[in-house]
Amino acid sequence: MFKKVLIANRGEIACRIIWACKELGIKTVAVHSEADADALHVRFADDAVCIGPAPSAKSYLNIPAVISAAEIKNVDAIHPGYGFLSENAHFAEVCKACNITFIGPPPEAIRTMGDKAAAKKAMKEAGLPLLPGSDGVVETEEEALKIADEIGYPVIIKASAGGGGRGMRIVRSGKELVNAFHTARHEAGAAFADPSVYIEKYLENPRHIEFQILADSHGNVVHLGERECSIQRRHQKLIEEAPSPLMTAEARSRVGDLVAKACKAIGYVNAGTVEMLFDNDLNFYFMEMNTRIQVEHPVTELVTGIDLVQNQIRIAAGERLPFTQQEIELRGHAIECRINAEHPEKFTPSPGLITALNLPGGPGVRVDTAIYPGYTVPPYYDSMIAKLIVHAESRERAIARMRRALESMVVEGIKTTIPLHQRIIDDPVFRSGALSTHFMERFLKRSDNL
Ligand code: MV4
Repeated sequence: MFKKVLIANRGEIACRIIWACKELGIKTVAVHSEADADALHVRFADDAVCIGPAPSAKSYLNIPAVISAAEIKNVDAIHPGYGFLSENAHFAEVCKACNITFIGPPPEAIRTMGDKAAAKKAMKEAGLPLLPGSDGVVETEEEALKIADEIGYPVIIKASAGGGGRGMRIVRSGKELVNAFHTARHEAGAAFADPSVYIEKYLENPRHIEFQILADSHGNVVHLGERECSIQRRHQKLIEEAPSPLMTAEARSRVGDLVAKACKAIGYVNAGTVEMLFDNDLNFYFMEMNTRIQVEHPVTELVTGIDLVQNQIRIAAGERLPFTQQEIELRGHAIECRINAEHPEKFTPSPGLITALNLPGGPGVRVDTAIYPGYTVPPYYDSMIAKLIVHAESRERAIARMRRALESMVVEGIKTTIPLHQRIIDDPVFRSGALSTHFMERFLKRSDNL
């Protein structure tokens, strides 16, 4: 096992990784920007290195600075968390070249999955179903028209280098297509330095459901069930839950086994998430694979009792998975609310000094956060300040638990999205479990009318 790990991240996920390291008896090294000298992950780590000024491009994304810190502190491995360098294949390669273990998948897997058109090809060959669409990248408007005509409108044009909803365009008719195709290519070129786009049939009312997998370096792959992530706004998830209210035990086992088999076929190693769209008849289609630990991983941890971050570290150290698929059992229901430092109606950032804080606790309540009373939320980074996660025997009881946990969560001095979550938790459509990716726009319209 590793003796010392560097955490190339900040905020709650850096603290989460430190918790896992401590339980495994591993020393930790934090890195931080000049703006994060007072951050909690710096205090909790055994050692810390300042790697640059506040902007992430000069600190948390600065590969030479992160690698230098790792070399100076003589660490065995780097955990990248999510965001920042976590899905940077080049960074994973640099780690390898420096004899530092990257706690994540092999660079080739990151690279393939980072190219969304290539990811679809790989997963199709590995046995996952796709929506009708182009076979890879579409180069010309003639080709685009031909494919759209074949699969029928509406279609969606997506940037190969995009992902997570960035660089998408819905096209409802042939007369919009040529324009949309060129605009999409132009925007992709500007945003991602790669104009490649592909085309798919557009699903009107899908659910975003993702399967968690763990794969060791000895060829063992398991799935840990699914998360329902349909409650999002502008492609930022707000609430996630496990299991999905849509899923049956039969469908979970069938789809989960297919996903695990596909990940084994592509030689995937470490934790990964296979994102799918589902319709209400349980038809499903592969969308993207995320090659990192995800923000919403705690809901899977609570229903499986499996520590995903510890398993990432053990896998990276060459250990075998400590359980088989048969030994993984789901228990109860978990829900996560992402609490942001934002105005709860305008969604504008609200950084600043936290003057008072009460975090909820009690049975079945988990809070992943790096804030504390007297902490100043800096304006430079993501606005998520806490994840409130609950676990109970049923979805209904988990909702009741979330309701009371939100009630006793107090963050003074800044605005937060706690009141928004309270309204969603009390919403009859949310309670019914009839979710889709259009939930939030419809919810906001409904509550506007009140
Ligand atoms: C789609 C889709 C419908 N049809 N693809 C968004 C995140 C990215 N991983 C995939 N996404 C979608 N892909 C097809 N073929 C719907 C979404 C989608 C979405 C689209 C428009 C507005 C909000 C959305 C929220 C979640 C998913």
